[in-house]
Amino acid sequence: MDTRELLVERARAVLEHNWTGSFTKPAPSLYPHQWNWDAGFIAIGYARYAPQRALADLAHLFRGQWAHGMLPQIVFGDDPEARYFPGPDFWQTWRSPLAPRQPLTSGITMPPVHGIALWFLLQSAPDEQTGLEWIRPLFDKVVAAHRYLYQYRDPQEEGLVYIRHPWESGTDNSPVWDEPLRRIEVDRDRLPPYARQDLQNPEAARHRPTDDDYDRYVWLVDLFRRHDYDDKAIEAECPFLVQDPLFNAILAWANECLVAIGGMLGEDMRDLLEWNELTIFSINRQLWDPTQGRYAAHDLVADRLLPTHSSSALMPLIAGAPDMDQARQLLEWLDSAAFSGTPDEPAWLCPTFDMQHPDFDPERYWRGPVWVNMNWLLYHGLQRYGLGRHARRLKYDTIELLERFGFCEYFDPRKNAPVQKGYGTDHFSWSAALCIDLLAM
Ligand code: 2M8
Repeated sequence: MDTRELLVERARAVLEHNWTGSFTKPAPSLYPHQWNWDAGFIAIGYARYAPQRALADLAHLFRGQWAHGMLPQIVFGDDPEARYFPGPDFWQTWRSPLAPRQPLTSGITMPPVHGIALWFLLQSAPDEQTGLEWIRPLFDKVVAAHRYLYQYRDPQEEGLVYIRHPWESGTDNSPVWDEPLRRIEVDRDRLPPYARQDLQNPEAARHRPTDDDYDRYVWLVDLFRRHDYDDKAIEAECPFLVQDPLFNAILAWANECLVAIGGMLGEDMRDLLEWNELTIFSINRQLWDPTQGRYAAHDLVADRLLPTHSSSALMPLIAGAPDMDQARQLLEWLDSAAFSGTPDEPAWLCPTFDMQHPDFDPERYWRGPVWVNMNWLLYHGLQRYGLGRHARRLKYDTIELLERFGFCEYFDPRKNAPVQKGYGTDHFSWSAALCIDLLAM
């Protein structure tokens, strides 16, 4: 067996270990339930060798879908030993008539990668007919999740969806969220009591969000539950409403996948086509920052572009949103010291945050480290623009990181870091799943 085959074997073993019998956990103990976008990325890995497992996993996730279409960030399993904060008792989603009674879920959503996952499943089928049969039961549910986003998260009807919590971005602790989060003044005496469960590992305090960040995360959840998860009531009061280029780019790519699938299924795709046209238009009109030559997040509360940019600012490439000139500017930024390092400080592609920025932190989660899902997305964005050389470098850096350091959650982007290693949890499912997919390409 050569080293690549061995890596695939090890990756499959990670997924097997994290499979509970009804869903795949993102990691054995840090994340003991089912997560929304993790399940999408995991399905893309399973599609390569165990499509029925992917379908079962996604079916479990969609059992948590709310009546108005929202696909929750977490679908809770029933393992009494699972320690995670915030759990179902903290979310109290039973306050909403829209939430399922079983399984219990959280009360927010995440980037809608599932249309993309359906597309990859279809591609992996032995023939189109079989593939369509596999994904047909999920198709309407994924469309309903998109409909929810356009109906409830796009107040200006401009095709751009907002997030109302950093956990909805998936890039939770990104420095981009610092500014809108500062708007929240936490009165500790009025904050519901809570105990973090994510600091078990001795290094966690250095790698995970700070307690101040958690206070703000909890403050927002408290706001949502006080409003019984009513979207409009929350929107009227929430100090954190942000249109993220990553979330909207994923939405657009997933729209495109659904339109293609819907065409094969003979479905009427007019809504999705219209939404998507508007989304692509508005990503360029509203989220392009011409002074910087890249995309930015738009703060809906302050009505301005946020001044800090993460690698999410490159992601509209995955949706084909930038024109050639915009794509050239994004590529220049990717090639610059911000992401590609310098001869003295070489970098693994792709840091999630500008290495030259004072807020860059090579070890803290989402404030600089390399993440496999972001590399996988960017790989596809670069391929879409015919940037094969860059895409290949991204792929080989990802594989080398996984070979050297294992299926960690994230990786130090500095090639000459004093200690070379991965961070966060090990046995991380999407690192394994997307490795399987990258190696099969
Ligand atoms: C991380 O987020 C969760 C909250 O959703 C946490 O920190 O407890 C993020 O990396 C997120 O993107 C990911 O989906 C989740 C599970 O892997 O972990």
